[in-house]
Amino acid sequence: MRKTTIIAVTALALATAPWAAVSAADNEKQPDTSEFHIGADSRSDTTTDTIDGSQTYDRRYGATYDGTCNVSSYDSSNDGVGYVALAVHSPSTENLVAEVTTADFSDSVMTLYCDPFDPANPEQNMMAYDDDGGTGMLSAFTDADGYEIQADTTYWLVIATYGPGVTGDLTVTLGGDAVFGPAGGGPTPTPFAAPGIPAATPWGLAALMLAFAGVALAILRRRA
Ligand SMILES: [Ca+2]
Repeated sequence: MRKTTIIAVTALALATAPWAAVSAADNEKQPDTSEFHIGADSRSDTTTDTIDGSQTYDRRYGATYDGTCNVSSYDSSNDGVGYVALAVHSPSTENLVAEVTTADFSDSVMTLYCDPFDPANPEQNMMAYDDDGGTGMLSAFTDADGYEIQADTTYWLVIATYGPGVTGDLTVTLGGDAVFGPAGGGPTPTPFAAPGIPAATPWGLAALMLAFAGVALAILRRRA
């Protein structure tokens, strides 16, 4: 009876998510088994950008794709990594095909987010992740990965260096029908739009009350 209890408790401890996250975090770098490259005849759009270290975030890794905008992932020990966030969309519902190339650094990671991407909360809206699916240790999403994006919907491709303190120019190429920019055209939005209305502060409220008092005083003086 006691032995059964011990086995049950041990099994429960092994199955819980925090335990699994710790063991996976110790093994973030998986064997590089893919050297995918988008051929010139199947490129739908391409852009260049620079990871210059002006924007960084504490990145995630290892998303388990399930088609939703909130997949489970792990907190990487690689914090403060430089990144660029690129809006993408497609006129077709299709598997996203994308590839990172660069001569400036050897190891990238690429994460797909539903709109919006918030670098302060990188676990939110996460959809898919790749480390070394492209050439060498560069990143790619392939058709075989099956990371489906919906037609006319804005997504964010976040490309980061594997570790912090690395900068460089990069090229991102899309396949299928996907193109860079938000769905529906228009200006490219910021990845995470902060609320436009500032929060009320005590000093702001005091100034507003003084302004009201001033108007009331002026009306009273005019009537007198
Ligand atoms: Ca990589």
